[in-house]
Amino acid sequence: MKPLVGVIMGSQSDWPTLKKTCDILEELAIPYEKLVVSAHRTPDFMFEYAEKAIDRGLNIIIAGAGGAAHLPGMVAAKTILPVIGVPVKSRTLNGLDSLLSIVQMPGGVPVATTAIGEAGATNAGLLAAQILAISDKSLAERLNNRRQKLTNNVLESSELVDE
Ligand code: RP5
Repeated sequence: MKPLVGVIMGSQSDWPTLKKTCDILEELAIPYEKLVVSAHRTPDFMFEYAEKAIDRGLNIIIAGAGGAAHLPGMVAAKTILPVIGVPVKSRTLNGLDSLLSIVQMPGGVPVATTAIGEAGATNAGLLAAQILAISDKSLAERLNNRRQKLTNNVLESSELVDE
């Protein structure tokens, strides 16, 4: 199946975080690709990837990066596909640097930015799925089932027990 979602990350070291995104896409049977594309180390490849994304059939790009996290914004500058940015938790500043690098885009070039780290990576996968579900009824059903399970899990264990 041709990938609908491109999951890209600035470094191999981002993989433990972006794996959470890929886990969601796998669970919901959404075809995707994953690769390292670095804004600083492979800038020409980054632009080529963004420029060719639509013609290659991608619908959404999820870009994760940490520190001076320019990847999501620079990719968004080169495509009109929706770009979801995931701030990776950095070693020195805990991801606040990543968040601020990704979220403050100038008006006109949007990046939908998630929370820092694994929760954000999970939600990036779910957000992509929700966008695709607008025109895919079977995916919408899988998403509704997933939500219902989350609700049931909380309801089933909602009683607080003192130790
Ligand atoms: C960013 O620099 C990457 O997204 C990564 O989060 C961070 C550190 O990269 P490495 O030095 O671990 O390759 O470009």
